Amino acid sequence: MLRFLDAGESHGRCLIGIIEGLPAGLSIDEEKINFNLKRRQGGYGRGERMKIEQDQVEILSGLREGKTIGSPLILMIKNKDWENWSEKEYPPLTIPRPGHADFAGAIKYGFKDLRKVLERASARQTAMRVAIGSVAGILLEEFNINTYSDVLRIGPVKAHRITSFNPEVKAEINESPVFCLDGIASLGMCREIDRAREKGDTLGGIFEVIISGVPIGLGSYVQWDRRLDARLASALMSIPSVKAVEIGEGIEASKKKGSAVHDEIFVQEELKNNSSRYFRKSNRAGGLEGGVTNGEEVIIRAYLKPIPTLINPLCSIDFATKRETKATYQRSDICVVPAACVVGEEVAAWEIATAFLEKFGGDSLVEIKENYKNYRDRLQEL
Ligand code: EPS
Repeated sequence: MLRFLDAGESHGRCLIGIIEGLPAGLSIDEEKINFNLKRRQGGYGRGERMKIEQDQVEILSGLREGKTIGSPLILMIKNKDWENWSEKEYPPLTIPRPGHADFAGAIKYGFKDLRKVLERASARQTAMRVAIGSVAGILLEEFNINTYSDVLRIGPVKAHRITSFNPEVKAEINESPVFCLDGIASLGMCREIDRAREKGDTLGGIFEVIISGVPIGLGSYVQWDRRLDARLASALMSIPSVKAVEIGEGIEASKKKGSAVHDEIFVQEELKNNSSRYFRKSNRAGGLEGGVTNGEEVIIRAYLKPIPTLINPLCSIDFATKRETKATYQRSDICVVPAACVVGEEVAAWEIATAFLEKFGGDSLVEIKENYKNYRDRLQEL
């Protein structure tokens, strides 16, 4: 079983992740992880903190000669800002930001200082989620399963969606300051972020994750918690600021008739090797039917609220005085949708890899490749 735990506070010494259940023999290139960490730190609209951090992963266990040995992999990312914080004494923070974990967290755990909440509730945690998901992505690449993510909307600015994803497109996404494939919309999004900054406000938006090369049969309908759509939605929803998740055309589908929604099934005879292939002309289901992958691209969208730390703060209360006041402001991002899109891609990779190992798992990569090949050979007969 593939699983992970992570730990660490935003201004603590470091972030730690422990991955268990990886097969032996998987080459782990730290640079692939660092590349995604760098992407997560980028995106127009990030704040001052990202000028301090230069996230790099260190792998502390589980590897010999660059390959996994079946034992737990420990990942570490240092917090550079820790040095700035460890020396200082800070007065307690007692005014919660509406929309943040501050309020409920302080009451739940009985804290007088909100820092004890926000240190762990911080989106800093997503750096480790990206590192962990990148390891899953490395495993998926062995089976030609590729992940993509791009931004579809920031505030009111909407992008034209492209429908064909390949490695060249991936490079193009990274060239956009907001990880958006529509150049004109990218400019509009940056302008909108500037406007929000000037007004002391923040912006949310939508990103999507696409996973190609996923075989038919990951996940299952036989038990609620094995439905892969549910697991993907849960993973995406665990990213700070995500308030809604959509699989395929889920939201539009709710307005239409069944005949206009479901992806009809066709068969193509392949004369060359005397076989046949099933296919669809549309993918409104987003690659998942009954909680099981159907061989089409998996498509997920996540909707983010604007982050709750506002330069022009909203009304709140002071736990210390029990009076109404304005929330406090220290420093923050204006828009995290591009960064969250990288996080979304990696947490989705993790869920797909988990389901993949449940179906084809073995103790070594060689064994899993054999299992996968047998399954694919058998599919030819169905
Ligand atoms: C965050 C506040 C900011 C963000 C942080 C999340 O950090 P700081 O409190 O140090 O100014 O930049 O995000 C990250 C550190 C990160 O790596 O994404 C918050 O309050 O949630």
